[in-house]
Amino acid sequence: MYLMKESWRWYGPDDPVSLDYIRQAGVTDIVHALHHIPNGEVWPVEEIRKRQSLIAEKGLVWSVVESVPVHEHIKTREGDYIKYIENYKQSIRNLAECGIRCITYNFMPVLDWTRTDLAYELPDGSCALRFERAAFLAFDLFILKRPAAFEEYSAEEIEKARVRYEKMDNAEIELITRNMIAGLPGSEESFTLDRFREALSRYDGIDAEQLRGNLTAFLKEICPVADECGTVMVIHPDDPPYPILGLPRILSTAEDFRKLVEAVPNVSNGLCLCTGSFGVRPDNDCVAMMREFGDRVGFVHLRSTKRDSEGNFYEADHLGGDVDMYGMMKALLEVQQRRRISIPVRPDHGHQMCDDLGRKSNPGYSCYGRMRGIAELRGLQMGIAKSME
Ligand code: DNO
Repeated sequence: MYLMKESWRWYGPDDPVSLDYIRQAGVTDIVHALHHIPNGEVWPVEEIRKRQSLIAEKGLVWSVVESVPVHEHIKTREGDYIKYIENYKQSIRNLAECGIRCITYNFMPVLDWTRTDLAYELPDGSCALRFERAAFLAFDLFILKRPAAFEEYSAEEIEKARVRYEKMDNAEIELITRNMIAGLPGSEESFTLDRFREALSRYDGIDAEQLRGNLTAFLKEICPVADECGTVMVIHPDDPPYPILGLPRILSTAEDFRKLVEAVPNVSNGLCLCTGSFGVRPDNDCVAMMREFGDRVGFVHLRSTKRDSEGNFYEADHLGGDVDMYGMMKALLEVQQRRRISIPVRPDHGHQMCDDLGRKSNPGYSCYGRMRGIAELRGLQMGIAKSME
């Protein structure tokens, strides 16, 4: 039986969750990136090998890269984008030379994933990441003061945001600003408010179709190289899966990925099926996506979000929330049997709980919450797998 390749994201030697701990989570594979290499530069073979041996010394295997970041100039096709695309190709080749053939990336303008609250207390005392729509709008309208924002939201929403903003004290304003623009783990970019406004303005005049064209052009360049290396390039969906701050977003639905495959049918054009990101939209059916795109799914993030009717969501337990995790696991097992492979899967965004409360950790990436997540998923998998024998 082909089971999921259990993996875990490790941020490097400074990650408070050490490789020794990760081994105790029972996983076999590591998801990692060379965070010290600036965006756009080539990842040298010797740097990749150094990390690989640190990981191998603990009996683990670095099998997935998350992420080789796509330089902003590639997304907007300006400045030195040709050089950055060439560098990207070289990083693909160098990683393949070291035996690493699954690369995650995203094409979200300016910001990677976004949350307003990194310590939302749940009834049991553990803390989750949360996206609160009124707080987000308050940031956009009254802190960032983005002029176009007043035309994009309804009068009712603007009023709600105003009330929310008026309730914020300076500490909360500072905190939400930091959460929005200082860069969540893995995003590799951080801004001041002025630099952030500047970064947003580079997308003036770039709509979704233009951005999609830029992504297609990028893939047409890199996928032939990836094909040759036997590498799969897995795109991570937008998080949250809709346009924010006036920026276009183009990988939020099944239809978005369909369009991408139509435009670039190369086998290396793959998907990182993140159930937590896609699952925020009620019109996204993650199980159906696993069935439809099974052949292109190279990596899976399993987590579940819980949304409400006001557009807020928080990270629920891995087996709770809005995602049908049973259906997801069953579809994943079926895809793996059909393809006769094990697909790397990692638990995503665990809660801060037990001894991790009060300890410094990367938001969403503390130890115990993800341990709980992978343990629950592993049990779910065993139950379904046995019933399929
Ligand atoms: C958040 C992560 C994302 C993801 C990138 C992939 O927790 O899932 O930061 O790594 O979007 O490029």
